[in-house]
Amino acid sequence: MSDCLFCKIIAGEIPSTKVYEDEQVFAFRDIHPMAPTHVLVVPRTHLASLAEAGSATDAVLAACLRACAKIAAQEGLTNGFRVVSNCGPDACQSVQHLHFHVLGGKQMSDGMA
Ligand code: DGP
Repeated sequence: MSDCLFCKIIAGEIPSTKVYEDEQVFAFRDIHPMAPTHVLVVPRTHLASLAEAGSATDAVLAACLRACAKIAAQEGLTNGFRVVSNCGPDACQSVQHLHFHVLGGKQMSDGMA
């Protein structure tokens, strides 16, 4: 999508700090980190959010989750990590390209919402 921020980051049109990439996935550091490690995992194919998962291939969805685990290991998050995907206005999704936040490196609160 030509007007999508994360599509532009994937294409290298907007700079980012890359952490991981493979055929299906691109991952980079969040510009406003909420934890010592805060990485965004995004599929290369544009999907607005997890609500559109039915339109994505199993391979793409699986690659996103595998990438989260690989990044957590790469970042040394041996004591645990959290994966979040905000979906829609109630969840405060601000970028309309499916992404998974990988957060870790500190003790997080036990509140989910
Ligand atoms: P969400 O609120 O779940 O849609 O998360 C979007 C995240 O994207 C938010 O944590 C900030 C991050 N973000 C927004 N613009 C940029 C950018 O230009 N570069 C990077 N690296 N992250 C961005």
